[in-house]
Amino acid sequence: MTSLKFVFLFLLISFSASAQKDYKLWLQYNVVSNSSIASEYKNNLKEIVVLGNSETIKIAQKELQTAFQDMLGAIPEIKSDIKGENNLIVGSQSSLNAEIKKELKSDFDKINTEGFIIKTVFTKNKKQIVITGKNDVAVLYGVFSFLRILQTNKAIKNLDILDSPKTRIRILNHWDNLDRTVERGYAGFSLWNWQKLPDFIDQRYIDYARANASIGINGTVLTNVNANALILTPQYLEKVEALANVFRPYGIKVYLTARFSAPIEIGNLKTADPKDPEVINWWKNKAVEIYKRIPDFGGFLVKANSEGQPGPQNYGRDHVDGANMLADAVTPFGGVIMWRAFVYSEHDANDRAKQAYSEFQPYDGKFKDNVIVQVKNGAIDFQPREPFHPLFGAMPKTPLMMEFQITQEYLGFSTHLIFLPKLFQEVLESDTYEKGKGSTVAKVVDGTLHQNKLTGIAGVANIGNDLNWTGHPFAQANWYGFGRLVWNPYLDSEIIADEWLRSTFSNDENFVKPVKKMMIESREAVVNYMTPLGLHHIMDTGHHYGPGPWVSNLSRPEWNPTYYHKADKNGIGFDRSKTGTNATAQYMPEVEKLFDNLETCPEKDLLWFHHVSWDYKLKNGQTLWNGLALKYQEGVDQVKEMQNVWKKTEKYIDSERFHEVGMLLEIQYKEAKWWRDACLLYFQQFSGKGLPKGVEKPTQTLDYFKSLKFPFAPGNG
Ligand code: GCW
Repeated sequence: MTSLKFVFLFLLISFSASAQKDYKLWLQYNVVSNSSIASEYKNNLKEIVVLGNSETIKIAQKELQTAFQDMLGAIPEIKSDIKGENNLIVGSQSSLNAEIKKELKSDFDKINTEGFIIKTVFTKNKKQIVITGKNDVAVLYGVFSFLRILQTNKAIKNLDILDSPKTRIRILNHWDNLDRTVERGYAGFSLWNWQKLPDFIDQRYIDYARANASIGINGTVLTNVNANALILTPQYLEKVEALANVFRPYGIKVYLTARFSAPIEIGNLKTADPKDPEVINWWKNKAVEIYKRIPDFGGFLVKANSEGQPGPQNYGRDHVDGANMLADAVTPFGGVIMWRAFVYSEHDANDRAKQAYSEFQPYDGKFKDNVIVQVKNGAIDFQPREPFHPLFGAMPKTPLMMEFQITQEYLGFSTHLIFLPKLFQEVLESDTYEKGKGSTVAKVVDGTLHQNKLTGIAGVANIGNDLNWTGHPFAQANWYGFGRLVWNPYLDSEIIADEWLRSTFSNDENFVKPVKKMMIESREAVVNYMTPLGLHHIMDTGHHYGPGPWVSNLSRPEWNPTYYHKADKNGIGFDRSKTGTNATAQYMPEVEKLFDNLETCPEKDLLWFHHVSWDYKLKNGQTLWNGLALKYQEGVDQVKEMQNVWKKTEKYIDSERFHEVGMLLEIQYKEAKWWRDACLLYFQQFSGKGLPKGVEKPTQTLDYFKSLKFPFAPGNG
């Protein structure tokens, strides 16, 4: 009995120890094993001088204490005034003494209100390290950045870091419903426990805010864009207020989705017409009510007249009318409206990829100053690879916000390992040529191309109440990487992977080097086994889990995979060139020419823009059919290689995460083969050709793959 008890206790302890590791995300604060680095820090951190006593500064202090205790085994003494030397001084600009202020004067001129300074300074010949910014939240960002330097075991000699976020709204979009299901969520239920709010503050809310602050995220939309008006009732606003109070000291503003028909549904009005005085008034009063509770409320995110959501068009008005009406309501309080451009209509026979541009481009310059148009990554829908959305590069007089999808709706859910910053980087680096060469998407969204003040990047969150937050341990890297990239859209994804691995797992080079390579290559692996050479939207319908290139029976043509690949006896691909839908004309002439011409169109986008014959010769000399088949095989082989890499990591990390990732990679491998076999068997019906050498033979029939059904696939509402 005693021994049984002991075993149980042991299991409990070891379970919670590793479960905590998963939970701690990239803030593991592992012991610094490199002794010269450890002593360098200890020598430079005799005392921590904390200036100020706001909630935010207290959070910064606690973070430093936790981190130093965990990483260096001791906490330097905390003081509130500067004496001696080799101290770490933490406080905002106004709290610094005159000498340090003077020393940092020109640095302060170079940072924006959220930027920070981490600098070794000498005053009266005494050396100090100062972490500062123009306000306390900026100081907190500086603290997390300093701790990242320590976590990644970097030296701190002569620190001289000035870092300001390049975008203003750095925000997560939660597609969380009030019943706690999460649309396209693969990590459990929603974090927001509406039933227990406002009185019960789950520790998770605090941990969520801390994690976001550590990567510079400063906003969160709590609710699904497929919105429920109830969130705007007093009963729910009280709960939203409680969350806003938790997030505020972490620099995070709360935003909500506004259901356009709310004035009817919860306001007893007969209409939601944006030109109706009663409707206008209703929203104005609603804003007053919200801001009374939450003075720093961020504003509204709106999906209108898209996929059945109500909107201004229901009343013969347009997107500008709707957005501007809401903008007026929040203007007195400094709020913003993020109005989504994700529109396409079943009544529009045009290529779906063209519709958002056709509808929104003519609105350029017509929105109020506090409206930002949120454009999805990709004119179709968050595919494993899409050419950049043509609206980027076409609305010089309108602030445009990028919407990335962090949750893996079309990318194998939280089961497949794919490092998304690589995908995000590819898009941000794309050249729109809007103002000549070098007019990258990054410059459009960070406002430098058109000197926009209102800028932002949104990410559809992959977070749920799973113990490890994101379902897959490596999906945490996508949350992390999103935050890092929205802070600085020019950051290399390899640097992000490096930081994340060191902070999350280990600084051992033998671990970091191969696993980093694995992460970087994972994006292309997924493209290869799902949608190589520009194929897109051939996932099974509804849930989008697994392949379904055969699906053709849905009511809306553009919901059918057959609409996108257009495979027939002659070939495969969607002709969006001049000979087809002419979607290429939505890009600037340089880009249009590049995509339009079969010779110059990058092969990675080939079937996005062109319908080509099965015998078309690829650059490597292979026929299209053979090349396609080999790409699918390559994707499978890449996952096998990911497994090989992972198997060698056992001695560097905890066994729980080692096994979790191992099991997930095994599923990914199985599913990569499923994708390859199902797609090739299906397309083979049209090409009529055999599989080239090197491509494994399918072990199941096409009918078998077609028969697979997943009625309870997660995230599908
Ligand atoms: O990608 C599609 C998703 C929907 C989603 C919609 C959108 C929130 O399948 O689940 O709805 O896009 O972005 O509005």
